[in-house]
Amino acid sequence: MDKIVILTGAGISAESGLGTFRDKDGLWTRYPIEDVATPEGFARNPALVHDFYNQRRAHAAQATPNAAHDALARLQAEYAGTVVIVTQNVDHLHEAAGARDVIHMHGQLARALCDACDHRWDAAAVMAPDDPCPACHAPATRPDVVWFGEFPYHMEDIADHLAGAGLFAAIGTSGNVYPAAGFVQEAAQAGAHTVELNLEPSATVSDFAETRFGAATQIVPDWVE
Ligand code: BJW
Repeated sequence: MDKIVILTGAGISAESGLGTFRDKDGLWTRYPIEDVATPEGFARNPALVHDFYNQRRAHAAQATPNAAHDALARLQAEYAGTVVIVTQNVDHLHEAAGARDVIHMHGQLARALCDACDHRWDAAAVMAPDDPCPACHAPATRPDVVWFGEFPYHMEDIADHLAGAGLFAAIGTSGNVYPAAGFVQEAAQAGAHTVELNLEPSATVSDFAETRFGAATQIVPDWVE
């Protein structure tokens, strides 16, 4: 059976109280991207970057999944083995709703990464740049997230899933960040039907065969049922 590949972005977690990046009042209106989401920004001021992610980790820990996360978990349970969820989000709300094997292409707030030896471990609630790596003991702790100019995770697996997709849906993403914004074209080339579910048209809306606009908690359960 063809796969159903679902790409999610910050918009799916907006109604769980987690901010998006590029909307009015989005995170990038308050924090310069180049300061908090690039390796160069981290090298310049690691304490500022940890502060940004410590705050977001604390906020995400209080958040609960919404009706859109729940609907996708139900879809995955119903079509066991065929529904692949690829998220750009660093929160854990798909898993909290019961989704399995979620592919976190931009990493996770709950994980830490050693800049010296690439060891990964469960992040403490509050992290500091000189926290020692549990493996090599270098004081080189960073959040295990993918910044601009870094290579997103699991790209080979994602390419395989897109190549086998019969249906591709992008939910709550603005289509501004590559390579994720190019997945719709990859899926369409593989013959998949493509659907955008978003509050408003994304930058790549013209690449989709079908569109549904509205709040994720309304349109995702409607689409799944
Ligand atoms: C609702 C809603 C509701 C609101 N209901 N909807 C061309 C090809 C390939 C790469 C590039 C390229 N051109 C440029 C690049 C490089 C760059 C890039 O894309 N730059 C662009 C700015 C042009 N990409 C990269 O650097 C990536 N790496 C890469 O390409 O590697 C290859 C390479 C490496 C080195 C050298 C050369 C090549 C890495 C990108 C990493 C992105 N990282 C971030 C931070 C992650 C950690 C963190 O969370 O802090 O990822 S940035 C941020 O943007 C985050 C998100 O995952 C990502 C996408 O944002 P998203 O999810 O779309 O959120 P928003 O806010 O933009 O949109 C929200 C949407 O929801 C809106 O549409 C709303 O309408 C909607 N919404 N409420 C439904 N209730």
